[in-house]
Amino acid sequence: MKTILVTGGAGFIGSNFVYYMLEKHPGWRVVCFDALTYAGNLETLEDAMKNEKFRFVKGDITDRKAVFSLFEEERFDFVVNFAAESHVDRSIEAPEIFLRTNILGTQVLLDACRKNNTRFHQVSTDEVYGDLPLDRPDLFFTEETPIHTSSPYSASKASADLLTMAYYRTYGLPVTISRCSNNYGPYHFPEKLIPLMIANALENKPLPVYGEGKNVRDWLYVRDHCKAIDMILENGRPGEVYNIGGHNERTNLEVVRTVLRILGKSEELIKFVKDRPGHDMRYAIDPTKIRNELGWYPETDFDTGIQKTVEWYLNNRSWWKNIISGDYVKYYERMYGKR
Ligand code: NAD
Ligand code: TDX
Repeated sequence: MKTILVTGGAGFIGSNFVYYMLEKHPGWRVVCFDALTYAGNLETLEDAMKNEKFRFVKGDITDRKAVFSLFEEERFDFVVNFAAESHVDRSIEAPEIFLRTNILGTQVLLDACRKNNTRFHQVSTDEVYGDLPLDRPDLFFTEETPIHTSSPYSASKASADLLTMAYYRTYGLPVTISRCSNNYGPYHFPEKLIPLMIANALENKPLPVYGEGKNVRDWLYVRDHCKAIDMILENGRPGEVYNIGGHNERTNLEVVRTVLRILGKSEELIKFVKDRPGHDMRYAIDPTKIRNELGWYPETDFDTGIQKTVEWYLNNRSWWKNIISGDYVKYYERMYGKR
């Protein structure tokens, strides 16, 4: 039996990972440590709470005392760090909390792992590589692509990656890093492109597309991401970075049109709005390394995944409606003022 600490497990990818691990490794204990910021949602973990192998602890990764006392209570075989401020637009409006959580929080976890010689996995992003031009479809991010960040969010994630590698080199801490492309699927917070478009379309509200909607993202169904992290924990080599992506590139406009088509809604709902400052043009991952070394491949293509995702939002209206009308707006206004 192994015990795994999942930080940020009440958020989108972290919660999907909690469910994936409880199902895949029924003998393992899964401990979730999450501050429940605006993006964390205990409702998401309701089913996990019924599983005796699952424990939820409310806490902040920047709180050294709380993190170290958790490590005294439990012996972890792995720590997987999903906890982060994750939304690029928010980082442009208010960068500070991104630096605090994403960099200093990661450092606290690294220190706790160092003290206990615990294997640490950092969940990073392809945004650390910057972006690719639209007129070079032959280019992809590999693990050797230089770090070249655009937003305060991506700069904070890149800093955490560098710190993680420093702990490997300097202290010999067993670490791995994964850098994945845009995830989508159940429990995705409705501020991000796909869930926001689904929610707005269902409520017949305008769908705000930044700029001309030509920016390209490489979409990865969240369960495929969870599978990749599990494989890295089992067979990944310490000190290595693994890119995760499914070769599912789409322009934002294509994605929005697909959502409207599945829902049977009019394209007249699309509203082109002011572009995001510093907006990255194209992300595209080369997943050769994880495929060749670990045998990972994505199981869900975009057409299947987006259909499943839209259906999930149709069947779970109260989940996202509670968020839209509830505490998250209050939290957002407290942190950043009225929009
Ligand atoms: P999310 O915003 O949905 O969830 C983040 C979770 O972290 C929330 O539950 C929140 O409460 C928790 N959290 C925030 N600050 C915390 C703190 N100080 N202490 C403890 N918990 C805290 O994010 P997500 O989309 O699930 O992303 C998870 C991770 O994956 C992040 O590290 C993100 O950078 C990375 N990532 C996300 C994507 C994507 O497409 N969503 C792609 C690549 C990488
Ligand atoms: O209302 C919108 N309109 C719009 O056109 C929103 C919210 C987004 N967009 C565009 C901006 C991007 O080109 O859609 C694309 C996707 O935007 P987001 O959902 O905000 O994701 P992105 O900025 O690509 O970052 C995501 O992927 C990488 C995650 O939020 C990050 O946490 C992850 O690291």
